[in-house]
Amino acid sequence: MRTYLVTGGAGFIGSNYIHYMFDKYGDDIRIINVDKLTYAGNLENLKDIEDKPNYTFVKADICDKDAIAKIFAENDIDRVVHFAAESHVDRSIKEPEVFVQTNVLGTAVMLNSAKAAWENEDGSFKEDKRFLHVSTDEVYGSLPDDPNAYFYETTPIDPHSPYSASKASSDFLVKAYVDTYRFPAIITNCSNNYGPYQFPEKLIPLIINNCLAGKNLPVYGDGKNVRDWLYVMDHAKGIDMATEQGRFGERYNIGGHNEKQNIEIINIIIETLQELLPDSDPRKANVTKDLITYVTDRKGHDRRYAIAPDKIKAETGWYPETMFKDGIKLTIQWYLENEDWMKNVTSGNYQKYYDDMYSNR
Ligand code: NAD
Ligand code: TDX
Repeated sequence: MRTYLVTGGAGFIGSNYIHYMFDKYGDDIRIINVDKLTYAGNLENLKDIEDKPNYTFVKADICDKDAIAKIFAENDIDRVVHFAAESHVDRSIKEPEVFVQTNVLGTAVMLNSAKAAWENEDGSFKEDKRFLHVSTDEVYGSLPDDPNAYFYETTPIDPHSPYSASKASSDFLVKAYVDTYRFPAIITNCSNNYGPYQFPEKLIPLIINNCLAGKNLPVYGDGKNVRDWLYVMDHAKGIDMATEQGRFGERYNIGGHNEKQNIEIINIIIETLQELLPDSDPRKANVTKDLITYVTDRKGHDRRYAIAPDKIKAETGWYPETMFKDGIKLTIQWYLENEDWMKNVTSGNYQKYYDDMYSNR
């Protein structure tokens, strides 16, 4: 039975990935989820699988060498799938240090611990061990408003925010381990994800939450920045395919071929909520375009992201399966059916975060 060490599995993409993997492989795999449970980590995301005998949760910081070494010493790990990171660009602009700590140092600890556990005496590595580093398209910087311009794996790395600089640094560390030690690692660079369990600091769940609360919908700048949206389960599938079929030392772009301006996304959410909310729901009357509020732009705001996922398609057969119109409906439906989840994550510290982040915009 193959054993996976998943970092950051209590977060948005990690928890969807764990669900995807158990749905796909059932009891043929074991998953150990190591997560520090920062504000973004939520064990409620995994409630339905927490009692599975082939699932274990370990609360630990990936920067804690001893804790990570202990997991490797006590388990024969076959795959590391490394999600754990500070992931929000706006937070990185306010507090860059924790991004360097977790995203750079934490990745170094994960690489070094896996290397120590997997290395033979002659410097080669044990058979069939793989380290998948989950990264982002933001490492490539920003594209012009030219519909023919895309991020390829060969696009120069040119990060702008502290978040993307820390992710680019972690990508380079992975590359250094491959180049120096022939360490068995693969990198994926994915575009913006959306779907269930996403923390409402990110655009799509924030807009859904604000619509339902009748609050203003903050649009940064002119609202015409473009992101390439991918349904999170398609990302989970791509990570699994890249882990198993990817070549060591290669990076694979994963994206939805679904570019949209932020203002388009907001309008689609308003329209979809109008369609899904019953007339008897008193919130329905509040969900209108009047809530849209243009606010001060994000500092250094990247203009456009668009992924060319040709390489992963050619080498593994992966492609984005979920059409945005279907994925966004599934997502909004999920938030409507899981209002307690939203209430729990938006109580407490979230209010303070929201007031700090948006009061001066
Ligand atoms: P998230 O913020 O929802 O989850 C991050 C998880 O990591 C949380 O569970 C958190 O508790 C955990 N974590 C943070 N610091 C930790 C530490 N020091 N030790 C252990 N655990 C820690 O993030 P996400 O959106 O799920 O992103 C997951 C990964 O995917 C990140 O590496 C991110 O850079 C990458 N990514 C995200 C997107 C996106 O659109 N969200 C797109 C491309 C790539
Ligand atoms: O209130 C908002 N208003 C707004 O206009 C928020 C939160 C965002 N925006 C804009 C900024 C971006 O152009 O919406 C776009 C999407 O913003 P985010 O959801 O914060 O995502 P982004 O900055 O694009 O980064 C995301 O995609 C790549 C993830 O957070 C990263 O972890 C991932 O690597």
